[in-house]
Amino acid sequence: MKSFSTTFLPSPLFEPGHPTHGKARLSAFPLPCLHSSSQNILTFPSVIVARIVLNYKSIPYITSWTEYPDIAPTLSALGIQPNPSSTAPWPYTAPAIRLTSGEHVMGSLAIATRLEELYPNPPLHLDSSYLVRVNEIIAKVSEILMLVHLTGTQGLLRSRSADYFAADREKMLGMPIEQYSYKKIGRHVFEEVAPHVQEMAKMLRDNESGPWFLGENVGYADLVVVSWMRYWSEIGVLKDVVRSGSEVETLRALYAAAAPLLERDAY
Ligand SMILES: N[C@@H](CCC(=O)N[C@@H](CS)C(=O)NCC(=O)O)C(=O)O
Repeated sequence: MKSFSTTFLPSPLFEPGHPTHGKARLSAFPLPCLHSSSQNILTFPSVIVARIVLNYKSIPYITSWTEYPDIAPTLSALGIQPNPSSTAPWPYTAPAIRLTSGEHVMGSLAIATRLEELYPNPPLHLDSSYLVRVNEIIAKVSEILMLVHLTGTQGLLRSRSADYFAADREKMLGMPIEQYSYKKIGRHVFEEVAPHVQEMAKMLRDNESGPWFLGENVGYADLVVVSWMRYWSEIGVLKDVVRSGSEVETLRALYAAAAPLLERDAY
């Protein structure tokens, strides 16, 4: 178990007067992620994907790191409007960014959409039908793996965040994570996710010209899958989730192709 973790909030601040210039200087604010004993590590997939979008578009930015219990106070102090209760269990969530204009954006898809407007190239293909299908599959996988995700994330956090996380998720589950975990023992979750992972790999093979869903063109759908793979790797279950037959090769090729986008993850 890693002894350290924290949420982080990177917020890009675009240099005034050059809002669409690819080399605009960014300064930082909130998004969540975790720490290892030696460095910050991106944790939750929505945080990872926001970071990958910044890297993919070569947008300079600064990251600031925040522990879980500080996410809401930090973001509300910035004047960010809370999430509608219908869309998230928490009023304030990482990732969030701040632009040099002073505008704040919270939520990974909202961030991607705004950055796509400001920095259209290279494009994210946010209107691709693959994105809809990927989100559907991820929702199913995520539900099946909820316990794995809860315990995996918990294991990465340092004590202040871990205490918050345990108390908050206990409220959500109606019981402590450990008790929930005990109830679920015996469920073969990795076997249950296999058909969904296979479906995703099959979709990736639709376009044989490249490792991405759109063949040679990277899209946000790819970045979403890669962020989940990175998260599964971080919590030590990537080999359990992506484990059989041809899906291993297909998804490994996607992950390998995305490696340069994952390089900057700790500052
Ligand atoms: N739909 C949001 C979800 C983000 C999200 O769930 N973030 C979690 C990270 S674990 C969070 O900040 N939770 C706040 C909390 O636990 O208080 C997005 O894609 O950005």
